[in-house]
Amino acid sequence: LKLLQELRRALQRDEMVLHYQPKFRADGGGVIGAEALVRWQHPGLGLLGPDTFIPIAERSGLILPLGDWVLDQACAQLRQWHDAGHATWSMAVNLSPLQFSSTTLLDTVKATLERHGLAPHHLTLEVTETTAMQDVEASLQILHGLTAMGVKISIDDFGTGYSSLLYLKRMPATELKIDRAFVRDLEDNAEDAAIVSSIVALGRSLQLQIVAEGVETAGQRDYLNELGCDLLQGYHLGKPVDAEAFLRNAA
Ligand code: G
Ligand code: G
Ligand code: MN
Ligand code: NA
Repeated sequence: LKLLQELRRALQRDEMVLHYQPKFRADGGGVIGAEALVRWQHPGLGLLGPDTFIPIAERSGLILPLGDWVLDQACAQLRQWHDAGHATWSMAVNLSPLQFSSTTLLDTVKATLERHGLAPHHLTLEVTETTAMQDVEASLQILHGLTAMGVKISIDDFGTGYSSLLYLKRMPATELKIDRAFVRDLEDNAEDAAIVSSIVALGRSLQLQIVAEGVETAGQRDYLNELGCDLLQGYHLGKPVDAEAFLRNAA
């Protein structure tokens, strides 16, 4: 309860920060952009990760103002990076179930992109498979609204939820993000390798970009590239860091 009260004040007190994790081309090419990941610089407890406060924010509805702040901050940052010469970079922002089903999502996204003078295709919204499955018809409508605007959609944590292939086929997504559970033991587990390989084949046939997350070793990186992943993300390639460190690492 105390944490919830503090969280209510955290936005006004400027205690929320975004870290950015780079997304790389799997073929050894460079950074194509970043995923924004929120943290809370708590005055007493130090830097808190999203797992400690996103669930509270979701239950209380605070995720809506928090999510608006994240989107605005991430777009402001991307604007700066574009102006600094990295005009091809894109930004990925995570959406919680409540944000995703909010009636104001489309207007907020549109207004935020306009405010920062960003082309919609530079923004990717990440929705988990489970979120997108909650109310299929409503989700499809939201997703169509977003893609009509030109925003990209990534299905996050793919492989851990229960989406049917029929639904996936109807979904106007642009990217599948293979959950890190399939990446962890990839090198010594033939089943995981087979799963990754099938997700790649599925994604190809649906014309989706394939991203693997949780890449922690050079061996995993090479294997995922061989299996046909387009983009990679993980500690081996780049950890989530603040904006300044992100730019320094990418330069
Ligand atoms: O940053 P970290 O790897 O600890 O993130 C843990 C979880 O929190 C991930 O599932 C991630 O998608 C989620 N998360 C991180 N930032 C945000 C955010 O800005 N909004 C929402 N809704 N979830 C986030
Ligand atoms: O659910 P989502 O994909 O948004 O999760 C992002 C989370 O994954 C962040 O909390 C981030 O810190 C974490 N993460 C990023 N790269 C790695 C990695 O290589 N290994 C592990 N274990 N976690 C990672
Ligand atoms: Mn994500
Ligand atoms: Na994920």
